[in-house]
Amino acid sequence: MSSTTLPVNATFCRGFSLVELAIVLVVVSLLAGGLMTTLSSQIGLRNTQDTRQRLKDVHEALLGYAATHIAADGHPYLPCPDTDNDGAENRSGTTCTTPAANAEGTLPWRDLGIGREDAWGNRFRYRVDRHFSDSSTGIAINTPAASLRVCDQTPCATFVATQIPVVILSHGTNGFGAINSGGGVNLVATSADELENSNSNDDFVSHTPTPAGANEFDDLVTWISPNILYSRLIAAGRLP
Ligand SMILES: [Ca+2]
Ligand SMILES: [Ca+2]
Repeated sequence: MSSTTLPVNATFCRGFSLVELAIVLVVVSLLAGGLMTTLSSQIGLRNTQDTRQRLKDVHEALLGYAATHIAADGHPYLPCPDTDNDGAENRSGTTCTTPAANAEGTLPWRDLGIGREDAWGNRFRYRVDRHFSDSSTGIAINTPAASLRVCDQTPCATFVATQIPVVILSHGTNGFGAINSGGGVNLVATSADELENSNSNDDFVSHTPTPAGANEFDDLVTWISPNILYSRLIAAGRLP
């Protein structure tokens, strides 16, 4: 009679039980979900930073435009908005639209020699005070105060900035209210604060982002202070 003796250092191999496999799958899915969330938030952050940088470039381009364009009276002026999606300003005679109105459209990116879209592929909205975009009577020290305003919420009661000649904004991650890269109009905004930024009047809203819901807000609103504009034009020798 013989007997089988296993080696002392024998290794026992066996597969996962169903319970162990389930636990592994749960852990892997949790890790994958976490990675996806992290990746998504990183992309969102990068797009926001990228768009903020593009808006800074837009400011510089607008200040450069004003310093290099001479109205009939010898004074500088700002471009009109683009209203037919070709990137060139839409000017009728010496004013943007009717002489009594401030004009709004998309950024005249071609005239500024700058990118036309934010990081989400939507065009920048651009509004300019009529006294600062007149190519007959340009910007002077005694130009009437501009009438664009930025508030912390709608309706406008607490002001972030007033007497602004130019507002430029990105409609943010959701892109509601923007003109897209194809020239089409995106979905209408759902919150009052985002609607205020697409209703083509002198008031705009700027505050920190709020998540999707009744008060969703992700717009990036920027403007050029009249004092910065005057300072640059004086430094460039274009004023007084
Ligand atoms: Ca938005
Ligand atoms: Ca508005």
